[in-house]
Amino acid sequence: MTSYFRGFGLVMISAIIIALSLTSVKAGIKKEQDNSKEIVMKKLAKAASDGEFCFGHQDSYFYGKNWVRGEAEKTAPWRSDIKDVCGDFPAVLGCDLGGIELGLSANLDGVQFDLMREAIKAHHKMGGIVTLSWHQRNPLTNGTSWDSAQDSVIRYILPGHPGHVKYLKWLDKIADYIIELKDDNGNLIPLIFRPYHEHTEKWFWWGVQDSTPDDYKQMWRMTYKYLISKGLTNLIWAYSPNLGTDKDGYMRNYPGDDYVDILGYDGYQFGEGAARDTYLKAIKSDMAMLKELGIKHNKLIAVTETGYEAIPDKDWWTKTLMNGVKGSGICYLLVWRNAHNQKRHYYAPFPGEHSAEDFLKFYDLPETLFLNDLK
Ligand code: BMA
Repeated sequence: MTSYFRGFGLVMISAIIIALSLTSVKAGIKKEQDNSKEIVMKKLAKAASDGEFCFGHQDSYFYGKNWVRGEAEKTAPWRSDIKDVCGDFPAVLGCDLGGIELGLSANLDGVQFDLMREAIKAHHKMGGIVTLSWHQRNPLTNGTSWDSAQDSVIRYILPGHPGHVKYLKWLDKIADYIIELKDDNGNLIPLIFRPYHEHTEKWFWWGVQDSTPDDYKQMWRMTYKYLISKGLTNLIWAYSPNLGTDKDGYMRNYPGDDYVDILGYDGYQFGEGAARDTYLKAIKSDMAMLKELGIKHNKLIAVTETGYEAIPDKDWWTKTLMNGVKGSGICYLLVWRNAHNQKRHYYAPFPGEHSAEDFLKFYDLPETLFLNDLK
């Protein structure tokens, strides 16, 4: 996790860094626009060009395997299972906005949006990077994101369709929240925004069963343009299909280079026995594909979600995950949450957990960046 230059910067990454510099110069001439989005993009590009990647964990500051941050801990120092294991926080904090569209005070996993705001500000102040997913309700039925039985929800929210105005109000709720995420100087905090993820599968209402690729692209562009029109120039847009598609499948719903900053993908390990080989084969071939697409589209690449629920393999960090992503050129990866109220729903180690020792080796690898490396 120590940051040092390894001297094999990819041409692609250098091009991204130069392009980012030009963008911020251009923006600076046009108006005194905050360039913190570019600063974070450069940080990520630098990591990738150095052969390093930022380690991320979903909901890290809000709860862990055997604890929840409650009212009583309001002013207590931040805690995280990752910190409890290795003494450092993740470089990337993952948060989910699901529920904000209804004006709820807590998200679908019980995280208070006020607490999330504080954590995002604190993490950014410490030099960390934040990513937001959005498991929003089904706008047609008001069911969950997983209410995917209908086949026209995307069309329902597009301009000219009955749910459009309702959906714009949902986007207003997102905008109202994000616009308040400012640093001490009043600048918007840059955020990796990752809506409509895993759409290549059928489990979410925005999934592959729902509509044509054109509908999905329209929904994405509509979201992008609307949030920009609300002043959210701080968003770094990540596109993240699920593992296991070929290049055509990956790009089928791609909204276009103008609407995406990071090409990601979500992919988990499942099962036992040959599970490691299956996951490794999939992640390696998908990483090769992503690298190619990243070069072609001049985009950063990332593993936007991964993990192995309850980590059945005690050497998973160094023998599987690292093996899968080594040399891939990703700028970050994020493992999913450690639910405090479910026995086996955890993806990161905690003190006493059997992969914690291997995680320390993973932490010590020169390629892995944690919060201290970004300071
Ligand atoms: C899923 C699970 C659910 C959770 C959802 C959104 O992968 O962790 O328990 O509600 O993500 O965070």
